[in-house]
Amino acid sequence: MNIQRVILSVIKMNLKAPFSTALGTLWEREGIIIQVADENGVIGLGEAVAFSTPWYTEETVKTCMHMLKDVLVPILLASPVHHPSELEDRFSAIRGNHMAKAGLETAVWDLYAKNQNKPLWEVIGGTQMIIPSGAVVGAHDLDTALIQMEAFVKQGYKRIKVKIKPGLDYKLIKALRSHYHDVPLMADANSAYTLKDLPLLEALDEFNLLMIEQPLAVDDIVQHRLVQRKLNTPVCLDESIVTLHDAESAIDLESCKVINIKIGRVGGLSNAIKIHDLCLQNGLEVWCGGMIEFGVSRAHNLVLSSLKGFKIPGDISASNRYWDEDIILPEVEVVNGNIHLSSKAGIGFELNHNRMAEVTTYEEEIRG
Ligand code: OSB
Ligand code: MG
Repeated sequence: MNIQRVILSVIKMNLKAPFSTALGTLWEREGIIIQVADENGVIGLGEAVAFSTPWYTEETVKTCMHMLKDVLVPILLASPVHHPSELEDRFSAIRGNHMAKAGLETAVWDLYAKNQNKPLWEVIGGTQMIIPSGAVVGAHDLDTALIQMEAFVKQGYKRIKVKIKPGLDYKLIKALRSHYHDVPLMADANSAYTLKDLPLLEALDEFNLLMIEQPLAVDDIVQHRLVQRKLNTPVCLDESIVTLHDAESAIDLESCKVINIKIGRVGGLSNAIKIHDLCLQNGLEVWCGGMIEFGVSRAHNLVLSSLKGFKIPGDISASNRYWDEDIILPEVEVVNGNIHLSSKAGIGFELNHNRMAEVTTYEEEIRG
């Protein structure tokens, strides 16, 4: 591939409703849509999923723009790429900045698959074309949480996730469970607990949750082992797993039974596939995490979820979960709780240029 141009578009949209986690409330979402173009004008699409502020990881839209513009795009444009798997190595001189790297790397994967005239899910060896879909309740008060859960169950979502924190855990789950005995339900703590709170987590064992996601600190793998030993409920790690080495450590220590894989958090599709393969070999379950993303990242999440280890419905909801109108065509739709993969080349979605024009706040083109 001879990549000649990269277009970085910062976009901004209001969420349909505010989204609350243990770490705060989000009202609007900024993101970066990345287009890489080859000498024939074929375009690959990627999305950097960092937020406007560094509440989930250290990266932000601004740090990603800097890293892309001043560091990663110049590395990409410096010489031809034969296969997207080469990029991990090329970017390895640069520490961290996983979301910036992943945004660019996934765009190159899309371009590569388009050049092969094959769907990207097929290129990475995916086998599942029907992806079960889960939705996340983004409210911390009981009434709103119940209303959201009811709507998601009605829309057919196959697994519901709810955000918890100390003081809003037992009560919240009990209320949801009393209305929905059998719906697959799980909780995400976004690191709101410490080992001192172990009794609060143990109390949740009675609700038959699929798993509890990231109870302890973002940089912890060791103490999660103690939580997993105390709980019957499987522990799932999200923020703690940033590299393949982190996944190896969590497996060796038995710190979790499940890993939430996010392409952005782990630095790209290549590394996400490696973590999937490692978990599969070691009997851990995996599912695909969400970032309240726009359609391009949603499409890449669907590609990843085609791999055979992805059995649990991920945080991959329809475009209309968060957006009045998404920036891709067609939009991602959930039918009977499933999303069907496209057999079109690449990620199978195109940019909706009219919508992009409405929501773009800054755009820059870099030429090789
Ligand atoms: O912890 O999984 C998380 C969204 C933004 C940042 C972190 C997380 C989330 C979610 C997924 O819970 C929400 C979604 O994309 O539907
Ligand atoms: Mg999480």
